[in-house]
Amino acid sequence: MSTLPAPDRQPEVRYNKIFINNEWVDSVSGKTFETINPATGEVICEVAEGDKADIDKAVAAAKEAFKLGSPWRRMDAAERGNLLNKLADLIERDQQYLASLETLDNGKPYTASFQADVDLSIKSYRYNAGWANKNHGKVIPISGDYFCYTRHEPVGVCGQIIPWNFPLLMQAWKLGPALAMGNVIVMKPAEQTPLTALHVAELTKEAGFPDGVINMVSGFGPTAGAALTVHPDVDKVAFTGSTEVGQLVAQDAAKSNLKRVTLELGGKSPNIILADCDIEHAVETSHMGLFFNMGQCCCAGSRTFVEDSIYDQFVEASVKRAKQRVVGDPFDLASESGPQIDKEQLDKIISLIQSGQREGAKLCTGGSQIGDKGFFLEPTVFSEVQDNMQIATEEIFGPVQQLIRFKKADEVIERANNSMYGLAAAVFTQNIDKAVYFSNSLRAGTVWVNCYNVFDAASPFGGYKMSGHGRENGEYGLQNYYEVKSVITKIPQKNS
Ligand code: TXE
Repeated sequence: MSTLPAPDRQPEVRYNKIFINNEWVDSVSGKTFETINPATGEVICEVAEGDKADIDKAVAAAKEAFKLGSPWRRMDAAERGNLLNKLADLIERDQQYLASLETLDNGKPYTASFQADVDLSIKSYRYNAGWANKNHGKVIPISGDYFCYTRHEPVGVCGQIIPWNFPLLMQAWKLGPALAMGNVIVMKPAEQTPLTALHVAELTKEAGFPDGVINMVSGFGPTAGAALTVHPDVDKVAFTGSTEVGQLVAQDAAKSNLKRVTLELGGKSPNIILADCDIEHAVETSHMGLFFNMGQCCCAGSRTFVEDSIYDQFVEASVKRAKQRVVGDPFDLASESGPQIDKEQLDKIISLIQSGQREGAKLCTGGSQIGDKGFFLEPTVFSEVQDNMQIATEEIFGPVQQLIRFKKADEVIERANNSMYGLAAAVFTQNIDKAVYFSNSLRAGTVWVNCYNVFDAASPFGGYKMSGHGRENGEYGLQNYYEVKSVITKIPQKNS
């Protein structure tokens, strides 16, 4: 990772239009929308607002780029990898600018934008670049005088809809594997955070991706997003966002053309603290596992189950740590947290905090908005939380930690699994037998043992149950982006 350069507090916005066929265009309707700086509540700039007509244009461009004989279809797989590596180089060249722009548009601390979001995005593109010419079919010894092999072919036009909590990284997780496998793309960034996605679109052009391979249409979910999910010429949709919208996406896909669907949705991840753990480490890691990114992580450890004998000690230390958390100007290198993404999320979180108080959980610290400028919220900790409380069942997506007491190991596994979600989980213990038993028993796509929020481009991520379909990252993540074709050829004589 590069050393941290000083941020640019007022990064110039260079791209705010729609990107189709490697060109910047206005929306067909001519409409625009505002993108807001969550740290101040002020408008950063206007962005072209795409709608069905723009999605239609983008899909048509992508379809053209995917035609047999097109530059993209004729390109060597190794060259696709080279282009992805070139894109990673360009992101690295612009990393200080991109991290600054991400902080301006999203509100996350610049240190995180630079050291986590941009850094992991670069690594993700490089990882997938390597796969471009390494994911291949097999020759299969079928019976009879036949020659049988499989080809891994691109799925085709991929609609990709991404959220606002990790704009650059979610873009990387979607573009990287899709491009490595030879697909063409129409992406819709989140309306709250379009700016970095648009800059990366320009970088894909600079890297040399052919016209129409990558198209970027900003706009709102029910208009631009839904136009993608119902489009008959879209072969696959990849969505990251709320479980409610994920269900709509799956319905739209089924009703239109049965397009392939992958979903990365919400969570209510259990984080289990056993009495034999290293408590200091568990307190700090659980704090980070919840408060990182202002709690706006689908995998946030938002149900922290703590064994009875260390419960009071754990609560005391967690409250102390939350009180110390530095919340403030996201461009200040000392800030650990910035604002929530927007007023709507802030209000939703505050109303969930109020429900916790109403239902009898103990508010140990926090609970209120900080100041009246921007969308800052105090780090909040609840103790004496019961499993059936709204704060213990619903995704809060904010800086609100729930500390829940448990007595027995088997009981806590059942309680941890008693959720409609299954995205991530964690266990803290120094006992290897318990670590293995818990990690095998928890119904979640990722289990962290004595750690939290460890991400790597090579390690798959995704959900059980209503947390989603499919996995992103790693070799498994590629499976979403290719079709398997069996080719069987009659031959005169087969020999072993
Ligand atoms: O999500 P939406 P929102 C959760 C979190 C949060 C809640 C609401 O609990 O509080 O969702 O956030 C696009 N057809 N997560 O409202 O609406 C939308 O434009 C097609 C978890 O921001 O799901 C955006 O690009 N697309 C999460 C994307 O979907 C539609 C990350 C996500 O927005 C659409 C974000 C439609 N009908 C929120 N409606 C995670 N899993 O990390 C909206 N969109």
